[in-house]
Amino acid sequence: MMKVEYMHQTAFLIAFTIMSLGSLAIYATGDKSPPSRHHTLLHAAVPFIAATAYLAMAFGVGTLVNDAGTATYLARYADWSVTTPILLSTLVLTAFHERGRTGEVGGYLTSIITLDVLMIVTGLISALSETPLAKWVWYIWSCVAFVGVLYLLWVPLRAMAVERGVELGAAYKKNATFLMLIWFLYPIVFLIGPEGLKIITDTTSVWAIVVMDIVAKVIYAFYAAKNLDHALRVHAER
Ligand code: RET
Repeated sequence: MMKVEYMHQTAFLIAFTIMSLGSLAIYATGDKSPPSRHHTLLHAAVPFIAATAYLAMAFGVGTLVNDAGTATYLARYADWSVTTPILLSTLVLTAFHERGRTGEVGGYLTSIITLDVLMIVTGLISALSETPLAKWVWYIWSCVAFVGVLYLLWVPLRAMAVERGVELGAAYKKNATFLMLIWFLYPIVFLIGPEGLKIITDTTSVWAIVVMDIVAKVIYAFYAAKNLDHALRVHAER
């Protein structure tokens, strides 16, 4: 276990607290009747997993420091490799609402989760790479997988959601837009952070990612639930 810098520990403990309370709040206020039930449970699970990861980071568990003094937080990648598939699966489930084509849902889920996990794992390899060539090859590899995720979200899955009706299509598009905008910040912070060009310090990058994680997990859960609940209500009234 390593000693965790004071400023970082504060950030990690604040994130732990907000994620834990956020998870409880999402569960407490969420619709627990079908078909919204699984969305509420999935969205509550995301910050719960993140809280676990931030507690590990606060204790310095899984924090690797290389010879140049750059830290890589393994707990962060462990968190992302589980939470980003959950976030994407709620959008896939929205696109397939009441379709009953389980084979196809499975196909899309597997494809988007494979690309997404590939994006996170190759991002970690890039962070751990010691030579610039290896670092940038893996970074680009990760970005290519990210483009694959965005393609699936914006082309076939969006078409599927729109086919289900105007309201469901609109909710899907709002949620996918919010998700895409906040997700875009991660490769940018990585690029300018200590893992990449070192334009911003480790402390700035840690705080930036804490804020982004809270928006992508907790704020997004409330926003997505609001849009989806509205669409499902209108859909059911038909
Ligand atoms: C990395 C590394 C390099 C290239 C790319 C990346 C993308 C990361 C993303 C992370 C999203 C995380 C979320 C977590 C919260 O739930 C791995 C930074 C493309 C998109 C949303």
